[in-house]
Amino acid sequence: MRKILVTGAQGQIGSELVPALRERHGAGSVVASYHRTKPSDEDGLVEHLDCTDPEQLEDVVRRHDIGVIYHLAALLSAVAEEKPQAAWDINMGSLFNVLEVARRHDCALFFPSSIGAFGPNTPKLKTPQDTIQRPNTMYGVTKVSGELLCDYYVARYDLDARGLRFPGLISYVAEPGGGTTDYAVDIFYHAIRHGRYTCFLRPDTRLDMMYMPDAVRAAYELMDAAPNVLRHRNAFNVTAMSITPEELAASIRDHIPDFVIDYAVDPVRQAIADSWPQSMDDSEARAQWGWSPQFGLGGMTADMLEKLGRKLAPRTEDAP
Ligand code: AKB
Repeated sequence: MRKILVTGAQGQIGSELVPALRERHGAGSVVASYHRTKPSDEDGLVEHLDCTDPEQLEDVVRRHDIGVIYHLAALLSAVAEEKPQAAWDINMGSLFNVLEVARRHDCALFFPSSIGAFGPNTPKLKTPQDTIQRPNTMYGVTKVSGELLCDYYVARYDLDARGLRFPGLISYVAEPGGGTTDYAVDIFYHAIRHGRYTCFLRPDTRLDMMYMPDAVRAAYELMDAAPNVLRHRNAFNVTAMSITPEELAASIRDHIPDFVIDYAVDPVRQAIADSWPQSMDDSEARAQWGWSPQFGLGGMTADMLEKLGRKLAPRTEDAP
């Protein structure tokens, strides 16, 4: 079997997708590539790779006989707004190189798009699969351009490129790195460590979210779907819950009754959040390839608090 390459394997999605793919296909079938931080596990195949360098990419794909690429390496929304030129170079430059190497080596490709691919004049409620996409952030511009570029390669070169529009992702494994929806992860660390959290978004900011186990499953289930059932390719709306900071805080209070939230709004991230949908319609993903989330707000909160609580608990050898 040809191998699977996961770029950005040390990021939020990659940290959980790589073990899931290794579990499904065997450790020797998945190559995890990193750019800055070397993965700690030495068990699987690991490569240092800068995806903006086409020669490095070509070398890894050829040496490992790669047949599927999950291209996760990218800058997230808040960082991309701080460094728009770097965001264009990294997000679009790497995607173009990945598409080209996939075309030459006949690889299938997974591309993660985002709720960021929508903009202020997109319908905010039940945001349809096919609708207005005029984002006003550099992150969103790279996501829409990425969706279009992937669909171009599907139509022009018959490349098997598929993608999801992920909502904010909540995970206890990797800490988030520069997203607008990061509050929904940070809040759990602060709830467990300090019993309080200062949120950078307004209490009523409603956004789609998803627990990482659902996100990881969505990615490989889409890639597993038979091509003839897919009427769309890049990218499918997928969501699991549509929540506000005050609703998430209330759900945490079901487990930590004294938990306190207050607010110090960051105007940059608030403006980004205000430009995004409040709840996506993911009925096309459900109908075309059977998407169905397993975690809602209550289930996700309970699991996050349990797993993160265990991860943050002092180890016995650290005890005085
Ligand atoms: C971000 O906030 O940038 C990401 C996303 C919604 O794409 N989590």
